[in-house]
Amino acid sequence: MDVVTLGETMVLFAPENSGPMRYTDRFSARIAGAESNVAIGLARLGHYAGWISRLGNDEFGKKIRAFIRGEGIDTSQIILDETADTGLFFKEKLAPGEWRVKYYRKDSAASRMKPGDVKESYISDARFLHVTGITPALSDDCYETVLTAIEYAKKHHVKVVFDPNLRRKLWSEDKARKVLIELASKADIVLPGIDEAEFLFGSGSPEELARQFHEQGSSAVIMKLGKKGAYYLANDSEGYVEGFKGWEVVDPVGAGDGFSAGVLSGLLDGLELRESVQRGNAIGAMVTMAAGDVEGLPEKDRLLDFMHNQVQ
Ligand code: CKP
Ligand code: MG
Repeated sequence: MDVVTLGETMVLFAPENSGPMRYTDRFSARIAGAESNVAIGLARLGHYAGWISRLGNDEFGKKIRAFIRGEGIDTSQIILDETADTGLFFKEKLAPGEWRVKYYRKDSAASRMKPGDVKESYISDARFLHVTGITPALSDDCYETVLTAIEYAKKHHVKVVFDPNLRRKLWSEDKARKVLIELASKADIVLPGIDEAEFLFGSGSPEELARQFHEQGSSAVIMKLGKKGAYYLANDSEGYVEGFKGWEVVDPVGAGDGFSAGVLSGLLDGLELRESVQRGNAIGAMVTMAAGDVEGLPEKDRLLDFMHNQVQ
């Protein structure tokens, strides 16, 4: 496996029209979850990805498993939980550029993940372990599960990639700050958004904030700056990588995961960090051009075409 990731994936209900959902009677049902979004992004580019999770043993759980399997992800580590439901969420478009997310995931099957769900040999065979700050927010057991996966990765020199993915609706700010800093300090590569970095360390320039992560222990920090692109800081290199320009944002959710998939895919292909970040910028942009969290993730030829033809 190139990348192993673990986390919660839900059925995403998206109203067909914009405005408050109470006036909507038609929804599309898609599949979304930060970690499986990354796995799907990688698989579309030809990499091997595995996803560890729990789903309810219900229709939605089976829908998610079938979808993820259909994308070519290894689903052998999914547990269908008899005692809890698959999580759901709704994504309302209130006005152009204004989105609101409502989760129905409390006590979901994924929130019952346990350290014993993670097999050491499954992690030790991977090149990267990808985790996000959503999973530890789901339950104490999920937090322990993430720690266990990281411990196995470190033991076997598998690189740990961490996206803070702050979700204020899932936990208190104090707890989020403490745990996200703890996990970032254990990771080899951290991929925060600038707003998440400011939440963790207070306001500052991308350089200053990246240095804070560096001092906490992460060897490479890649900070997402939205349409402006990204800033990266590693032991031997640093710099800004400009974002791609000239396209309409249809749906911004999932862009960060596309960015992670792009960076990881570049590193797996042996690119320099700077070129990998450029790939991250490109996929982040492409994800926002399509409705849904994974629909815009490109295959290799489309990605290369986009990068070749777009102005940076
Ligand atoms: O930070 P992103 O917009 O890339 O993340 C989006 C995902 O897992 C989305 O698919 C949703 O399911 C979630 O983040 C979440 O739990 O909020
Ligand atoms: Mg994100």
